[in-house]
Amino acid sequence: MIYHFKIPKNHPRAESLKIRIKLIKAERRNIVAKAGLIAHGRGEAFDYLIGEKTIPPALAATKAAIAAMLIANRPVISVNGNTAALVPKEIVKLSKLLNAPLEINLFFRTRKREEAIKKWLLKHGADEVLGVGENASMIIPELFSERRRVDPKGIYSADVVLVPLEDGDRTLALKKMGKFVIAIDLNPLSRTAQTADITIVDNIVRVIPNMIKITKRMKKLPKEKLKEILIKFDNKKNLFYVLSYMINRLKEMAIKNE
Ligand code: PTJ
Repeated sequence: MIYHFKIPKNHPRAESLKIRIKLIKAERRNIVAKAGLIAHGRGEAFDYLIGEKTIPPALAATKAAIAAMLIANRPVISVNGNTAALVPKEIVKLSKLLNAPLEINLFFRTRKREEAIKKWLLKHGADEVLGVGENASMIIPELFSERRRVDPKGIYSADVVLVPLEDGDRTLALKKMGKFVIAIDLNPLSRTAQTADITIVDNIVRVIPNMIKITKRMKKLPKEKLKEILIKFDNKKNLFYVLSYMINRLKEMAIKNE
């Protein structure tokens, strides 16, 4: 059984295998959706293309994202199954540092999963978790998936929303509501990545710890400096740098095989 499966410490893919097992266990606890396991596989493929590390444009986007969240009046962090499974402790820490509430928002929404994720986040130190059950009483217009149900105390009234691992439509719908959207998505070609105001093309397991470190540093900066960082950031250009990085890396690898 997977619970007793031991990964050899010197296995070249040990880290990646540990993450997979974390997700499988979380799926058994109703935290991760079955489709979340498939989504992770797509993420892994794109992570290969950037060398499984934080590349310079991802770091620039992460800094701009923190600037936006520090300037915001009502920043909110949206949490889905994969996020809760992969970085529970870290997402709680970031939420407290930024004073940005956590709201559960699921594509495959069931009450059982909402409760399981809430319990998991509370276990990892959260004081409050929004978006569960009747609390998700407001509707995002022009969105027809279960993601449309949001909390009036959270995403509905937020000005800046951090959306890790999205599935497409919601980013556009949130933007139509006048919100500033920050996406974390390893696929720079996804609709979410292309639509967000800031797209961080990096693995969530690296992004959230990076965000914690950057927040601690940037919290000390004056608002004017934060605004400057944000104004200088250009998402389209940044996505161009990410794709160029992937292309160049593939070219180098192709040459090695020539
Ligand atoms: O928990 P739920 O019910 O909200 O469901 C969540 C999933 C992920 C199943 C749902 O949102 C979905 O189907 O998403 P997609 O359309 O597969 O998109 C997920 C995106 O996240 C893809 O572009 C992946 O490349 C990307 N991704 C996967 N794993 C990671 C990732 N991005 C950053 N870090 C990862 N670890």
